[in-house]
Amino acid sequence: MYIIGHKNPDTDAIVCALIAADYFTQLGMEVTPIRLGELNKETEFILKSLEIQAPELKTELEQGSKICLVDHNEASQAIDNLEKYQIDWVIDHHKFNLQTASPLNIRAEGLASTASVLYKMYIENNLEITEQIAKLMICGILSDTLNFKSPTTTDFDIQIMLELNKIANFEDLDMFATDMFDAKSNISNFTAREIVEMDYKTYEIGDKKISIGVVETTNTKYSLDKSQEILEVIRELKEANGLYTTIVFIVDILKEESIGICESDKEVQILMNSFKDSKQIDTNHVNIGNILSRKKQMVPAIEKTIL
Ligand SMILES: [Mn+2]
Repeated sequence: MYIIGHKNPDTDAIVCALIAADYFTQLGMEVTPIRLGELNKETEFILKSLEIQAPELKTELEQGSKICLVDHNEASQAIDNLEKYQIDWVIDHHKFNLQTASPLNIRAEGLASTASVLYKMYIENNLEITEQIAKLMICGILSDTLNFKSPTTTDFDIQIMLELNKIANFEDLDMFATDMFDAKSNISNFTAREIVEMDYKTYEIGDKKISIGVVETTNTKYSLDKSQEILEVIRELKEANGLYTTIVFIVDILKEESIGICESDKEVQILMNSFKDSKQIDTNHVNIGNILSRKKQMVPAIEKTIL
């Protein structure tokens, strides 16, 4: 069985492919973790610091291969031609939009990271959590919660972080989180397309397809300076993929607020109607206030507005 995180993988998608591989191996299964795209700068920093190899990049598998989806379940975010494969497992913490041809195993919880869900699965099965696995789990949690600033954070995520650090022994977790976010923010030499696609997801909402990119950063300048080029990329993506709308949010981790880059007045209106604290900055930018989570805040509000 192949274990696969979503396209445009973030830290949780990568570390959970590695963690789930260890989990299933301990249960006696033969598994291979893979990834569908390049590592982002944060994940690169983490794997380098922990001296852990990334899952192999593989975007096509043999027809009929058994797969386990981690940190996603929607076909639009999964490996291309998903119908060619046999989905045996889904381990996730997102809203569900999945149709399958045959029965499967699903484990999903409303926790802040898929790493937190996997932690529970280890405990329930009495499996060993090594120092390396504990470190990977912590990184998944820190990344998805923005060091517990995101409203997706639950008491359980905080509690397991403390448990895990008894094994991982990070000396200063806040410092490590800061280093992670600084690494992720170091995108001065990225093209506009690389910025947009760094953390970009597509959703099917009724009969409409929309895409939402987020750029979580401690330095908004690198992306906001490229706004005009980002708008060009958004136009191309919308046209090429028949999208109803595409919005890219620059999430300021330090100020704890987000700015939406809007291609036209339609997007400005969607944001103004979706988020009560929205303030239009100029023709193409809306500050939506203290909104940090795509899954818990952005997608549900936008969905409600456009349905
Ligand atoms: Mn996640």
